[in-house]
Amino acid sequence: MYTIFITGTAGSGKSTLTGAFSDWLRSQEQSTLIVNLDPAAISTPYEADIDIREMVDYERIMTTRKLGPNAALIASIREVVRHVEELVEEIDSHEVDYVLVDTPGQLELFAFRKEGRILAKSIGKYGKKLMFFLLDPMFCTVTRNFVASMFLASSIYLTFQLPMIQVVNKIDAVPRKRIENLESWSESIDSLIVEIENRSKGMLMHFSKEMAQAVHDIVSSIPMALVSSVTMEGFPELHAMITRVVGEGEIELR
Ligand SMILES: Nc1nc2c(ncn2[C@@H]2O[C@H](COP(=O)(O)OP(=O)(O)OP(=O)(O)O)[C@@H](O)[C@H]2O)c(=O)[nH]1
Ligand SMILES: [Mg+2]
Repeated sequence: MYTIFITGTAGSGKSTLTGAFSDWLRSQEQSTLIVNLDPAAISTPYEADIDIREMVDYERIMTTRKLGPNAALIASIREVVRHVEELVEEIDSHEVDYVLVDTPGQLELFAFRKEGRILAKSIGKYGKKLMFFLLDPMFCTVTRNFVASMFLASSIYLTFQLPMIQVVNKIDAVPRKRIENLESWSESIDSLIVEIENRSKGMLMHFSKEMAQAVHDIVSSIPMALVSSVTMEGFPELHAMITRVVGEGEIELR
């Protein structure tokens, strides 16, 4: 069994990918379980099998405790962590090939708070675990945003210490050339540096180069998959990558 935590910046397509990848896996006769960990999701593009919105009422927390939207999110996740054994028991009661865990829109809530680490540690204890970090090409095909994404990816990688795949989603929505640029920046620090030099100047150029050089070694060890959650392009390659990053041979698709 694989447990995949689907993380990424707000709006990068975590929920859409969760639903679409589950549909694709099922079409390949792999069983899946979808877990929604976003307490504030108003609707999801999939039918969650396990949903923390049934454990915690984000809106009620916001009104009764007079909290703002982000403080209410933190309080909601804390509440979930208080009942983490129940959640884990429910997940473990299903025997499936893949558990797909959709994480909250606010990346820092899951990635940079101890509640996220507790959840990632507790869920999927007995199988193999990994993490998807979604990149939105609408955002990260701009060089300085790409460097910021590298920083985020490496910091999440170091925090969770789980095998990770950087998943560039929405490739259907941007010109192929921009996706090719992304690929070449991730493969070669030299091409990224040249691009930074061409696209920026002064302090911005200087710091972007320093940042890129600082994290490039970490990020270049995290494989990158190119997918569209709308057309499902790239899903077979992403699937093959899962088995590779968790250090096992290829699983033959039935
Ligand atoms: N063209 C295209 N649009 C996509 C793709 N994946 C997601 N989207 C769109 O991107 C928007 C955000 O998608 P979500 O799945 O809600 O993203 P999210 O990361 O779960 O968002 P939050 O949980 O709010 O942070 C929606 O309008 C999706 O339809 C894709 O592969 N291609
Ligand atoms: Mg979402």
